[in-house]
Amino acid sequence: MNRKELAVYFIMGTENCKSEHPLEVLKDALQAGITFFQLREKGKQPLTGGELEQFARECQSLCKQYQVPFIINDDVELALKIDADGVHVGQDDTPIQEIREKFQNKVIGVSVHNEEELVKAVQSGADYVGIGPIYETKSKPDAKKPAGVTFLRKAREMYPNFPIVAIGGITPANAQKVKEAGADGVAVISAICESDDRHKTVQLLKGK
Ligand code: 3NM
Repeated sequence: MNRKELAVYFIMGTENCKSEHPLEVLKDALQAGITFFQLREKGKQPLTGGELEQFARECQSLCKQYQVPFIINDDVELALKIDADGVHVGQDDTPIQEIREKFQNKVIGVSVHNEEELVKAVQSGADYVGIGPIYETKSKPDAKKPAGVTFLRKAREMYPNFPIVAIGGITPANAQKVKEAGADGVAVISAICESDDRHKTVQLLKGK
């Protein structure tokens, strides 16, 4: 994959959108210039089954209009069913080699938190890794302790050309520091969901 695609990686599920319709939030974010989108449907009352599929298809269709890759969190079967551009998985999800068998030409992203997980993800054929949480996040109740940029810097030293996106508590105020530490881009939920000027937020996250 092209590392530039990770520049502003927006993640969203219905629970992240409190006062606006999720599809309106996504459309606004796409218009503002996000470069990647992940549907991550979690929380107390997530959409499931047919409702989730319908919502995913609507997100996918919007992303297609803006030529932005559309990735699904965890749900390999749904990603296959609707022909998403890829999946993002954590450490407890399906092993990468198993996913790759069904995902020859699709993107597989993996969350990693230490050197061992990083090396394993790269060697198993991940297309990119997500490193986090860099800072405190309120969007993932079971997130690990914030690690700052130390591991991110190390990851970039180990793999100078591998696509890396940083996640967790990233805002326009700290995005530059994260990129200087080696991230190709920043993955955010709240910075974009809760922004009252998404165009400005995306430009700032891009470093413009
Ligand atoms: N994964 P916000 S942190 C989905 O560390 C997710 O792997 C994380 O949300 C990880 O931009 C996180 O609002 C939440 O902090 C990111």
